[in-house]
Amino acid sequence: MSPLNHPPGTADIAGLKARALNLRRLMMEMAAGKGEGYIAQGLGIADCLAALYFHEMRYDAANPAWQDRDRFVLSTGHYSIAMYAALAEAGYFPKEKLPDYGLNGSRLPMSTFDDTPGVEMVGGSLGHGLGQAVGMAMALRLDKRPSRVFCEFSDGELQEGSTWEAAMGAATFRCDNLVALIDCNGIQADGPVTVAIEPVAAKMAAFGWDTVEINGNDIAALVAALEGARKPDGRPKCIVLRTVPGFGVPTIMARDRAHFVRIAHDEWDALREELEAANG
Ligand SMILES: Cc1ncc(C[n+]2csc(CCOP(=O)(O)OP(=O)(O)O)c2C)c(N)n1
Ligand SMILES: [Mg+2]
Repeated sequence: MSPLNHPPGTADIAGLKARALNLRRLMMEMAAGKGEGYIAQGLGIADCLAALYFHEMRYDAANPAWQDRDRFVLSTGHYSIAMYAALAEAGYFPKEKLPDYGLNGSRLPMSTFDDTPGVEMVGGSLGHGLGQAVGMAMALRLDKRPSRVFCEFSDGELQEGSTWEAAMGAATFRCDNLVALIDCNGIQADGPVTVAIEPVAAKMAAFGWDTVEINGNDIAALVAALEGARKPDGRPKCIVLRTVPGFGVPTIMARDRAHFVRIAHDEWDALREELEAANG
């Protein structure tokens, strides 16, 4: 079992930064192998996943079905590249499996499937993660389990009514074992977010959520916000993450269109060097 859920103030920030860099390395390897992928989102959310999997969450990688585990619900199934890197780094399956990402018949499909060890939800159709997470949080409470549910969803999904129905439900049903992590990366598919969604944090607070807004690429801020979200005070918790697509690889950060990145096979090595230089 992971020795996680550290007492407040005991985070190894340097160690978590090293984990985040490892996750980025693994993702770059996966994307380079295929020559394409949702690498920009993966690089953007890497710090959050490092803080979750290597500081905040309780789980047993050797026993993915352990009933008292915390649940991580990835609502944006297309961010699978990031989740697979985190799961491999956490020991759910060998890193040698990662090159299977996106191949026909692979257990690491480009959009998540719950057949993969450690994956809680079938992804792909957006707007359903928060609703499922609320249901999980309520069920876990009814079963008197200590587990918490962490649900990532995106700024694009804030344009779907189902997300707001679930947000109302979580507050109504006092799901204080639920933490929403909203990845506000500023993009959705073809460009910037189109329908006005701001102010996200004020809206979630108005819906009854205990809400903070942070730089989602700042490990220390992530750890502090996650520790702050442990309060069993009857309110669901929300952390609005401002992330940068492609974070850590300047050429990808600079792209106008970063939703789905396709890069010639002979250019990936230079990008991987950028990642090392940026973190050197
Ligand atoms: C219900 C649904 N509608 C449309 C799509 C097609 N789609 C795939 S990714 C995406 C963009 C959604 O916004 P966001 O999650 O913020 O995207 P990103 O930040 O990854 O660009 C869309 C519209 C989908 N997968 N599901
Ligand atoms: Mg987005």
